[in-house]
Amino acid sequence: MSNNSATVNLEILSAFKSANKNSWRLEQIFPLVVSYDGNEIDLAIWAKNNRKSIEKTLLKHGAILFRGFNISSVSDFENVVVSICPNLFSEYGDLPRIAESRKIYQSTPYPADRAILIHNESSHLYCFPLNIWFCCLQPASQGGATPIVDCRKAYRLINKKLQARLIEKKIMYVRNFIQGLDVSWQTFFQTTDKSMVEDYCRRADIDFEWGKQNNLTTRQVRPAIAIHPITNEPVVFNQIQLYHMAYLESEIKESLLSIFGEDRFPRNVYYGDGTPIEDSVLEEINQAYRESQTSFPWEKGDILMLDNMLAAHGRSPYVGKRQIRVAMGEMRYSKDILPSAV
Ligand SMILES: O=C(O)CCC(=O)C(=O)O
Ligand SMILES: [Fe+2]
Repeated sequence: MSNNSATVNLEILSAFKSANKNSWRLEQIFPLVVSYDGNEIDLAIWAKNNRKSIEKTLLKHGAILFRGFNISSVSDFENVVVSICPNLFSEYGDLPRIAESRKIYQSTPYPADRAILIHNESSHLYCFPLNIWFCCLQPASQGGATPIVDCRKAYRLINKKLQARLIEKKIMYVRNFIQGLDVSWQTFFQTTDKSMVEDYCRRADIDFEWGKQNNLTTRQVRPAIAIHPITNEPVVFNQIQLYHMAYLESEIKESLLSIFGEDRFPRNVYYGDGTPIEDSVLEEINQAYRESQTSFPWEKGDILMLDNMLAAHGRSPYVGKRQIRVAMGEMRYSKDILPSAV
């Protein structure tokens, strides 16, 4: 991360006049790093008293990293997050649950030697969290950063013609739930009752089709570019890198293609009208992400708070035992952030 402390928003510091300011430091602009090396401040209590200031700062920076606050358990993490956002989202089907809490998840259990590419959480769904928090209980021994992308900057780096095309066409996520591969539909929808899945899909604006052997195909048209509901700024907001088959390792892609064909490929993404997204477009999006991305090494007890529309995230490959917990809140509807809806 480059050091940009001169341009840091200092409002967050002025919010706690009574605290010992010498123990606090602010660095960087993305993420804004709020670090503390004293013992008096309980981050949960401080965050509760300064909630408005945190919210405002998040809208400016897109990402805040809280470091040095003695966070060592799921309940420490939950207390901090709940003090900022009392209504956490507890119905997420894509992340594993943990025993200690109904509202805190384990981060995506993807193989450690692979990267999780850049995405805005749930941007392919009907409803998504505007805020997402990650807490590091145990950093990896090597690698394992959570890279973040400045989505306002990534939008500006995409050429105007492509911006207009993505806004007009949107994108279509196709998911084939195949028994024994990836998350099953039963796990994802938290039911074994097909009629409940169908009800959910109708309510969530998802087309569904049951196939042979209890398989299910879902299709959903969502934004690739969206308008932030509070700042009104355009941002990239999608999961193209997670869903498009081009991002799979070529061996895996070829073997899945030979088993299932493109029609029953486990996940893929097209333009909203079902036409393929060109390789040159994927390359331009990759380039925009590369140029607006940063990452930092996790330290034990770190909490990273993201505005999920202003900052996208991924995960670098790692070695060792890594424990990252996740919380989500401030749910919004996809239809309300479409450029045409504002
Ligand atoms: O493990 C991480 O750092 C983040 C993985 C991820 O994208 C998630 O769990 O939402
Ligand atoms: Fe994620």
